[in-house]
Amino acid sequence: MSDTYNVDEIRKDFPILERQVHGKTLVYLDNAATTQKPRQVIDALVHYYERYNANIHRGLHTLAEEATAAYEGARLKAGRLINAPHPAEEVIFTRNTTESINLVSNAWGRKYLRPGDEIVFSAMEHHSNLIPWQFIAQATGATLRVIDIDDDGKLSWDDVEAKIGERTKIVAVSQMSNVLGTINPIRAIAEVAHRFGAVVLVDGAQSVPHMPVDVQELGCDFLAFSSHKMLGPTGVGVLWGKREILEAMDPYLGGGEMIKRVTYETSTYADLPNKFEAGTPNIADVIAFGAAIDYLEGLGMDAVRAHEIEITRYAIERLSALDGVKLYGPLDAAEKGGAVAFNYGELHPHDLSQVLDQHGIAIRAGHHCAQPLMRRLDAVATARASFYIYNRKDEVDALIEGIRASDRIFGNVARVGAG
Ligand code: C6P
Repeated sequence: MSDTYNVDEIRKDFPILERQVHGKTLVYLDNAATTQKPRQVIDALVHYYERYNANIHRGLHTLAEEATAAYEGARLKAGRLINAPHPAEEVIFTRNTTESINLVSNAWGRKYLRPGDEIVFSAMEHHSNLIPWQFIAQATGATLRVIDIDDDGKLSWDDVEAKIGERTKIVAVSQMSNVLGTINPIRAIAEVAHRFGAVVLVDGAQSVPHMPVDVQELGCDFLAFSSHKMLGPTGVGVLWGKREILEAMDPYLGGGEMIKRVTYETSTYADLPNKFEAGTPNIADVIAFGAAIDYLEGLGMDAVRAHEIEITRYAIERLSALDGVKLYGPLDAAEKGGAVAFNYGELHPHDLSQVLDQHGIAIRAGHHCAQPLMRRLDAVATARASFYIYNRKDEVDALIEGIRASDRIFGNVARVGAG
């Protein structure tokens, strides 16, 4: 980890981390669901509403010009973060990762998919990268194919090669699993897909916040991610797409801002990116998302990743040493992101989560919007601790103590069936 990375200093920027929950200082380990926000992001929101709140792209007054410049500035920041070749055109703001994927499944899928075509995704997809493809398969007659995982929670490479073929039109795969933490080999998958002329959509909801992501290096065609999982506000997502592919697609939503000329009968559409941003966008939150990107770039995405490997490695070590804990996904922290899914004996993860909450510790418990993956893992649900830039090892220690404390309530039940 870099010498300049100082977790205690970082924590001072996050007012919520001082909060008490049930009389204990908050230990926030639910970062894969959403992250906390630094003062800089909160200030950017307040500053916008106090100083230059205006609609963008339309007005010719000072406030409108300032708001437009800040909004478009955030687009360039988002593009720079992922090394987009043409950020001013290729970065589309949506509401979240889910909407970004729905945009592609509708605007790209309706235009290009035919009966018999195949849509390929993986066994570890979040519902957001699964249900939109089910919809579009039903609408177009395309069929769905699923790349399986190995027992250690990694994609089966044999199955990548078996499932992607002549009929494949799109491969939609997450770069980092929100349950297993697995980091998928996107570049290699894209090479296989492109050999067959298929396009590749990457669900970057978990990867972009946690590691350097470069769309040119990945060789993908689309990348979707969410502001709220990377220090920014809720209500902002990004869809990045290759310019020529976005240009060839029809619009997704119709309305103001996305048109050139309109008659009662028909319309022509605006150039990128406006073609895909109908209506007044989420101006304030996009601008504050720009502040979140500044914050992450100030730390450096390499340092963010290095910190996360260190804390994840420590968490895996401590959890594995606990009698009765079953971990899911790769066990080498260098091969995975900072989401650690586990079960504790027979104890239902909801019960565990409630005990932990009494100790001020926030984790997620349930199916994590990945029901088919849960079935594949033969688990009804799991607990999940997930880390970010401000987490410390003593918070992992608190988690372990909290898990032990569940023994005092549930007794031996926690270890029935362990092993
Ligand atoms: N996962 C989690 O707790 P939205 O909600 O659109 O911002 O992100 C959806 C999404 C898509 N793909 C992956 C891999 C994700 O992890 C998520 C969101 C959260 O795991 C909330 S369910």
